[in-house]
Amino acid sequence: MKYLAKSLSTAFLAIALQSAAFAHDQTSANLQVTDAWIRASAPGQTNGAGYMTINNTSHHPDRMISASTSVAGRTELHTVLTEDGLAKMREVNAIDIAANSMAKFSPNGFHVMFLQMKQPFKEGETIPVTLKFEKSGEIKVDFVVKPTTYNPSGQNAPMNHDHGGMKPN
Ligand SMILES: [Cu+2]
Repeated sequence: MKYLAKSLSTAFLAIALQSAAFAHDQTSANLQVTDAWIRASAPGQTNGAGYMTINNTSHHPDRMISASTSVAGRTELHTVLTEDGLAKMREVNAIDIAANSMAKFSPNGFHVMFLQMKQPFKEGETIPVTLKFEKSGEIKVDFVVKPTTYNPSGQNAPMNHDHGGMKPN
């Protein structure tokens, strides 16, 4: 808990410094978020996954520690692991963003999970999401809603989207 409190205070300081200059800019001094997208929801669907590319142009690693949006009851950071031959989603506490590198979130890896969605995500809309990083603080990102069948090349969605038995690490 001590560690969490420290991360949060760092984040708050960064927010105060950045919010005026970078509101909705999808960047901080060191991180640039591009190609943020989420699939349109199918009828009755109440959860969805968001993907993006994060470019860290600094010599320091950073970590995504949370994501939040007003359009979902809960937002988690997830990865996809293969267990017994099945691809399953698992919650993670943080996602490492290495120094001088490009982190690509995708349907077969890291993603932001939106749970208890308060409304369907409709193609063409944008979903405002606030991402929180350990060093860079908050970055506001608009996720573009793509067609339900959208699948960038080489990014196959896992067949098993079962959230049952999922535990935080
Ligand atoms: Cu997930």
